[in-house]
This record gives sequence, C-alpha cells and structure tokens, in this order.
Amino acid sequence: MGRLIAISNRTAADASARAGGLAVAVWESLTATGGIWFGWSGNIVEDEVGAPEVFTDEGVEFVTTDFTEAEHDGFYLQYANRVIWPVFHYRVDLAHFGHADFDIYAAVNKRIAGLVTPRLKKGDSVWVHDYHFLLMGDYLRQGGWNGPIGFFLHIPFPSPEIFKALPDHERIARAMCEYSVLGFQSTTDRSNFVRYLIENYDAVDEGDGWISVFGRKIRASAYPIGIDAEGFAKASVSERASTAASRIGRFLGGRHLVLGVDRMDYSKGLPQRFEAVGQLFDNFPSTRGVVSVTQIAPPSRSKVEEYRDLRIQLDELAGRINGDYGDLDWIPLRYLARSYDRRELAGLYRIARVCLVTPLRDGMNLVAKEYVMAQDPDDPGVLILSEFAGAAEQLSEALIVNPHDTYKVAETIYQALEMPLEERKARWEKLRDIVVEQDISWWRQKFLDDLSSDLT
Ligand code: GDG
Repeated sequence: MGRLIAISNRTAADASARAGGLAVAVWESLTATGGIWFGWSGNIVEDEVGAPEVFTDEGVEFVTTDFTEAEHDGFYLQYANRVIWPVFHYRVDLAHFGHADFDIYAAVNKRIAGLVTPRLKKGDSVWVHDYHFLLMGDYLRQGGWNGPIGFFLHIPFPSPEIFKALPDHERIARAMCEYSVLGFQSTTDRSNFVRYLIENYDAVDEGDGWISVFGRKIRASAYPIGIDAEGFAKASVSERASTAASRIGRFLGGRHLVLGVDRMDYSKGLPQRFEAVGQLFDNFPSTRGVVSVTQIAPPSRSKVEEYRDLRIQLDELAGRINGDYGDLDWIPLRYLARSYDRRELAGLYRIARVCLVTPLRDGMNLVAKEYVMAQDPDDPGVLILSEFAGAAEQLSEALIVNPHDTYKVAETIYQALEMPLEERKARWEKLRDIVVEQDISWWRQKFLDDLSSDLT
C-alpha cells in the first residue's frame, strides 16, 4: 500500500492525543506509510481563515486548519452535532434542521477537500473518519481524485425511515456512494444503509460486501472497531490504576461497586440508568447499603443546549435517588461529572463487580471492551450491555438488556451481583477472547485490506 491520507475532525497532532485507541490506529498506519493527516486545528478565528498549519512529526505530515466562528457554529455545533448526531442516534425529536447549517456543513467539507486534493499523489489511499465528513468523498472526486477513498462511520447508521427525516438525505447518500469502501460499526448499521439504497435507488446487494448503485460498484461492510486490548490490560495493573482503586476502595468500605463510564451524552441512556438504579434499591431491598453505584460522566459539548438540559436532568435524578434511598453512612449513587486519567479508569473498572453500559444507541461503545480487558482473571466482574450498542453483536456473553426496560435492568444488576464465580469466569473468558482477537490492529488491517483491494 502507498501513502495513507487520513481526514478526521480532530487529529492527533498533539502527541498526548495519541493515547486513545483510534488515534493510535490511525497514527500507526500513517507512520508505517509516511502519510498525511488533515483536520481542524482546534482554533476558532473571527472571520477569515489563513493558510493551514503544516508540520511534520515522526515522518507524518499534519495539515490543520482553523475554523471561522460561523464554520464552528454552523458546521460543528449545529449541523454535525444538532442534526446528524441526534438523527443517526434515532433522536429526530432533538434535531434542529436548518438549511443554512447544511450549506455551511457542505462548504467546510468542500474547503477541506480543497486542501487535500492538491497534495494527493498516484498510489495514495484516503481514509475519512466519521459523521463530520459525509460529503468529503464527493468533493474529492469533484477535485479530480479517482483513487481509493475509504470512509468509516463511528456512530450508528439509522434505519431508512429515520434517515429520511433528514431533509438532505439524498444528497448525503449519493455523496457517501462516492467512497470506494464504506465502513460501519455493525451489521445492523450496514443493513440499514443498504436497505435505504435498495428501497430508494434500486441498489443491488451483490454479496461479499459489494453494492451496485448509481451506476457504480462500492463496498459496504461492518468493521467493528476494537481497542488496544493488551495495552488496556496492562494499564489496569499499573501503579496509577492501583492508587485509584484503593482510593475508591476506601469510600466503598467493602461494598460492591457498580460502575458506569460515559461521556455525558443523551445517547448513553443515563437518565434511564439512574431510574434503574432507583428500582434496584426499591425492588431488591437486600442491595441497600451493600452496593454503591458510581457513574463517571465527563461533560461534553456543553455549548449545545440539549447537553446542558441533560446535565440538569441528571443532577435532579441523582439528588432524588440519594435523597430517597441514602443513609447516614451510605451514598447509593455517586455521579462524578469530571474526567479521570485512562489508567485511573482502568483501575476502577478492575474493582467494579458490575459495569453498566446501557446506551439507547451507540456505534460501538469502547467502555464495554475496556471493562472486559481490565478484569482480574481469577475474579472477573459482570458486564451489562445494551442491545442497542454496536458492541452487543460481538459481546453476546455479556448480560444483554433493553435500556428502556428499567425494571429488567434493575433485575439484571441483581442477577449480576448474585452470579457465581464460575459463571462469571466462563462468560468473561469468552468476552476476553473476542476483545483480544478483534482488537484495534485487527480492525485497522481489516479495513485497509479492503481499501487496498480497491487499488486500480
Ligand atoms: C464514538 C461513538 C464508538 C470516558 N470517560 C473518560 C474517558 N473516556 C473514554 C472511554 C472510551 C471513550 O472515552 C469513549 O468511547 P465510547 O466508544 O464509549 O463512546 P464515544 O465517545 O461516544 O465514541 C462510539 C467510538 O466513537 C469509537 O468508534 O465506539 O459508539 O459514539 O475510550 O474510556 N477517558 C478518560 N477519562 C475519562 O473520564 N481518559
């Protein structure tokens, strides 16, 4: 394979941003092939963007651009995060449709494509990431690039009935079909996309991932993203992890820890999860005083109104649950609206008897995989996983729940707390095997193999 050219909203230009799984995967591919990484610099300028910043680190070239205030607002805050994000997570009720925002979204895709095309050479492969750049392939083609372009969608692709609520669905779908390889997190997402094309544009599913549509053939497959499994297992026994575990251990005082770790986002099902915790204490009184639930929820996108509303809702719910069930020496539900170091999280996962991963919709959900890798093989905890997370397709040995059915979630937490060691071990070993086998390198290789088989 020749050079790899990556495009994503945020790059790992700052070396500290290379700790996350995705950033590592893209970074390693780029260092191996000596590629270029395009994205937003993270800076916002008043009204005119200057030349992009170009620099090289370990043989990888970074080309980053500022956004104007209008671009940051219309492209990022509005269209990407208040239209595509809610609709793709099945929350049409939270979407704010506005044509002006779509125009800015398209203009930013076009502007960044304009930075990329002059730097492309024969033999390069382009890899575009996520919902910010659904139109990028189209603009690269318009700029004259006819080499391979892969696209990976990190979030779900909704059912056609939901996708069609987007006023610009046809324009977006046609642009997506300009990519040579379209990657989805799960077979459900892939089927949704293909069904939309079949029902609306007489597409034909040719098998083996190939789709004929709009007079051409493209590849659309599921590539479930993985984590750096070994790295995470190591992090869970690091000194930093043990310190965090003993700090929370002091607070627990021998009680069982039930843990949740999620960006504060309405897709993660936090209000429903808190309700389920209330029902656990209501319906299973033996858990009172002996179980402590801790939810870590670093705030995100707090400039967006729906995220501020969620914060208020969670504050109220946690207050009510603690007011109703708490006692002089027991806080039933601790909710920490802040972030922790990755190794600290690993230490918390390791001592959690139960991990609650109950999003209403999630592309994959990496927390579920991290929890699995952080367990002590001799005394593993139990993963409770939403059927609506992409991860549920791979992690079927978890206790799978419908996050809307809060009574059942409460019952499942109880079942997890009561689960005998033998069953915990048997389930965990199967989960670990999958997470280790289908890790981040497996994912990257699987995607890039398909992309390179498109080299013509
Ligand atoms: C999108 C898709 C898809 C969380 N709190 C802290 C912290 N985290 C880390 C977790 C995990 C990551 O953030 C969250 O990843 P998720 O996959 O759970 O969710 P999204 O952020 O919504 O990611 C998702 C993913 O893209 C990848 O394709 O799986 O479906 O929505 O790694 O550990 N990290 C640190 N401190 C925290 O407090 N350091």
